[in-house]
Amino acid sequence: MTDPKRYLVTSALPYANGLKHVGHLAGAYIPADIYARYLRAQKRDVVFVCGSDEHGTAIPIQAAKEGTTPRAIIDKYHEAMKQDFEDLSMSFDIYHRTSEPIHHETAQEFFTYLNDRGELETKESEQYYDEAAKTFLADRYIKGTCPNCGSDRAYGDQCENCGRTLSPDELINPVSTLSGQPPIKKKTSHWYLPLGKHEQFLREWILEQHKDDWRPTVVGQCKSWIEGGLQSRAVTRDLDWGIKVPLKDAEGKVLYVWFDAPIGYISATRQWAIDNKKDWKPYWYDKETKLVHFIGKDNIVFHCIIFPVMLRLHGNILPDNVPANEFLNLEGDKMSTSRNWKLDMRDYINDFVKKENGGGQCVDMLRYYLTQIAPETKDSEFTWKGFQDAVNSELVSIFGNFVNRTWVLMHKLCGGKVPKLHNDILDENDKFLIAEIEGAKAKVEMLLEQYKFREALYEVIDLSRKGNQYMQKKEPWIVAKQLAANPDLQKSIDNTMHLCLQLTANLAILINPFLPNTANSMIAMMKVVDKMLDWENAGRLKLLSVGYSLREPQLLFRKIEDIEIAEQVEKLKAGLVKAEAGSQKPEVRPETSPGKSSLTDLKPQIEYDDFAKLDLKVATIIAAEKVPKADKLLKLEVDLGWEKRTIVSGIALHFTPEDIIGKQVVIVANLAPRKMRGIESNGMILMAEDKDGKLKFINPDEATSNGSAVS
Ligand code: B3M
Ligand code: ZN
Repeated sequence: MTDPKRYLVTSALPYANGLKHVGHLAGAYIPADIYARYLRAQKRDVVFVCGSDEHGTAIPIQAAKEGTTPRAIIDKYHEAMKQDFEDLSMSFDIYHRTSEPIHHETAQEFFTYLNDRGELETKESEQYYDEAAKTFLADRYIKGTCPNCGSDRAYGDQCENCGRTLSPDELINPVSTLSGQPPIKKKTSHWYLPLGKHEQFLREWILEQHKDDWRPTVVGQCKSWIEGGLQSRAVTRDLDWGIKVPLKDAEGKVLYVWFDAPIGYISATRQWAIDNKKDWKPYWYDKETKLVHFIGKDNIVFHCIIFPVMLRLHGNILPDNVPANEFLNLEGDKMSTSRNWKLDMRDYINDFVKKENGGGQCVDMLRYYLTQIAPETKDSEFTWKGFQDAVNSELVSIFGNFVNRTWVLMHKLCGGKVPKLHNDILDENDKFLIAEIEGAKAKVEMLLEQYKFREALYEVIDLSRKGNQYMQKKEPWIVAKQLAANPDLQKSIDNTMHLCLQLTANLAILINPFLPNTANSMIAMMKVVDKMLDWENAGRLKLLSVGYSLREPQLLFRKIEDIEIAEQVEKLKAGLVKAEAGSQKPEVRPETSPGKSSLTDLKPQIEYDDFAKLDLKVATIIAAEKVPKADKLLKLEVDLGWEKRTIVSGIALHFTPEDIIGKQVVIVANLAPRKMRGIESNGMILMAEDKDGKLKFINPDEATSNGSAVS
């Protein structure tokens, strides 16, 4: 749609059944936030809505797990998720919730409208029923094996492993999650949305009209749904948690969560309009509104097929685009709540944002990395090392470095003021940089309009890289040394610094949708008002006026230290072991201590690469003492040749300090440091344990120089 009158941007409504992780953030929230911020900077009329999805079986199931009521669950997680989003600078115009009366009314009106016009069918069918619990088993109340990927943890509505949408009948070996028993079938009647009737419309609208502007993965999924034959979808459930079906003869029936949740976008807009004294209707009825849904790939069918059919029948506008993202994996494995293999937004907030050296810059570091690895076209992967590299070698070394150098040099060489631009002496390098500044806006804009956030961000960083290259070519600090001999050279310094400063102002505008906290720090350094960040200012060269004095430099980003990364990786692994210890059927065996396994027990096979990660070294124990109040621990000092280290080892029941001083041992030298009884341990001593539980050191068969590698 070219030049729409207004925009409505939505992010998938997260279920209020638990904290959300960075995979969710990268999929449906950060991209939407970038887009909404970009549109606002363009002074467009835009409303960005989100909120908690508080219905569906996920809620009472979580309540049962936590031994509380569904109401308590939604109240708890709604507040928690809202806070997390706020802490990560999400700029929703409203963060609503589907338990609000205005949402219940909106969803019921929608249902009534379709039902009154004969757009819904009622059908009696046999559905799974738990005789012990005396209840029908909708959606997540039933589990079984996924017919698509074979995972044995698939739910009646969806397989969380492969993302496939399912119906309970498709599950292999279904069991009730309430009683753990195989269910029986029992008759019940429900309302259905006959999707088959709308096949022609869906074909034309998606497979023809949007075949080129929607992401190929989105069109592809829709195509396989359409070609697979569109079945009628039940839009009601036999449950006691949800929005009541607004009909007399519908006792005990509620709207299916996927019927009411997308209507949540409409009720959120209505509430926003009430709060802001605006009219909500044009956002949902006027064809000149551009509606964009940001979601994860497991929500495609609901946003591209089912909800659009509902919207069309109800007389509303249709989404202009649904930029769905693929999945984000974590350190080589799928993110999973049940296996506790995930990074919750809350954990990042606590470990980085709320720390002494955290704040807005840590928010932006995460936003940066998640955009840089956004799974736009295929699954991608979050690794802590990748996070560290992105921050240290791009944000700190390229973007931050350019801004910092510019500021420091401007204070040193130009008295802290914006110097003049002498047009008469512009050289090739100056002209090249000017062209880059002028051209960047169009490039970034085109990519953002196509929802290519990764590439758009790359262009911004690349512009700062060009700034560094320019500075390197011009070397104003060297030119300054020749000033005494040739005072005319001040003009060349002025030009360099003038252009670097105008480039900094441009970078602030272009980075603003992605890293809003960084942009704010930059405008503070420039002593300019927010208005400078208006998108129309990008590409301009006179943003900072000559003679204007600027503040002292302030570092935009801090480095991420190795230890922070090591701690996170350790925390992740510890969480996994804990989750598995508590589950009945672990997929991966928890690490067992050698003492507890029999001599023939083998751990699962590993790849050579896993082994190669270990750094094993020969060292000599040069000091040993007991750790007070810890009868198993010895504090050892070992000599690695090039350094001495402290290692705390649990061998005090086997050896006295005197026994072992002077012994050569093999240590794991690159193990992340760990505190034990307040002492930081930097490595681990390898030991063999025989069948009687006796410990022996592993050492070279003759004395070897300390630090020798073991492989
Ligand atoms: N709550 C599913 C999910 O979190 C669902 C999205 C609703 S969007 C209207 O994946
Ligand atoms: Zn599956």
